[in-house]
Amino acid sequence: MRTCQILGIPTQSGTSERGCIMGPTAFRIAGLPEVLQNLGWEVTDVGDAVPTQPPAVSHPNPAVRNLDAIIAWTESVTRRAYEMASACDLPIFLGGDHSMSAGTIPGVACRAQELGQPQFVLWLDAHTDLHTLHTTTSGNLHGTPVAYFTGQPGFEGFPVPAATVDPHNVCMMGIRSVDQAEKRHVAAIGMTVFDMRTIDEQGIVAPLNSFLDRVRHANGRLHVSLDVDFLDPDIAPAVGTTVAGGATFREAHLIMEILHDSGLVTSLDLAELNPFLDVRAKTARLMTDLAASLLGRRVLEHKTRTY
Ligand code: B3U
Ligand code: MN
Ligand code: MN
Repeated sequence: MRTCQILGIPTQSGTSERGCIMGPTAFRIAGLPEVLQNLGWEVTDVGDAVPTQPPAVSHPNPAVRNLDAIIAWTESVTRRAYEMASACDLPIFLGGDHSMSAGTIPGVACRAQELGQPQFVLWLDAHTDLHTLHTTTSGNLHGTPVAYFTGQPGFEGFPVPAATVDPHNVCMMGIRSVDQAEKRHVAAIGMTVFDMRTIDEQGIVAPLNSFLDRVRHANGRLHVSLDVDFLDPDIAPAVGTTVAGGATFREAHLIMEILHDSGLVTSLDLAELNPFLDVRAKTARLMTDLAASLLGRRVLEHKTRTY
């Protein structure tokens, strides 16, 4: 039986909107572990991560918020993610704000390095989260994990990432809110970015398959990081940074189904769920359903498709 471990990462220090701390609890109440068990996975809930002792740090950019706490979470989550990637087929990380990925991705990338395989990342988000400690103006460090795990400079006080991901191995989809400094950075480091305009023009199937082909040919491992704000706010209101014009219910499920059929996904973040902002748990339920589509739920059992 395929094995999956689930870790809660109840952090909200990376955002100014409080409530993400309740994210892991909402996923558990929505029944995520049981849903995956019913799909035939052997599921172990390994509990919640606990941050290390926050270091005494300061930064010349006065906007930066909760640097000490984010460093502490990054250290502990990196270690937990590495252990989980070594112990099971598919670690799932329940956020918590997106600063969680400063730990999850270096952790799983460290395991990929050990296995001699390249690490790829599919980043599903309205935002590129590509600030450094120097460029952020909001000071919310959930806007920085991509720069950190791709090894960009500008993270004084942080641990050196356990392993970094080559920016050429990062693909973003759904992007529709990018700050000036991030735009310069995107152009400079060579990630693939399928913004919302591209999706409107081409749909999601061709862009996604072009990326999956690259992962397959490189015999890579694939981490998927799903931010709630990738989705349209009408169907997923439970996030502090809603951006209009997000992915539809059908686009999001189709992405998950294609990812499942590819057989390439080796780890997953479910990030930014803020249950305090939800409407009758509909976002928690949708995110749980999307995880189910990724882990093998299908509408008709006998239909198989090749992409
Ligand atoms: N780029 C903005 C907004 C933002 C980034 N990530 C989220 N929001 N979730 C910032 O604050 O860095
Ligand atoms: Mn994000
Ligand atoms: Mn976002």
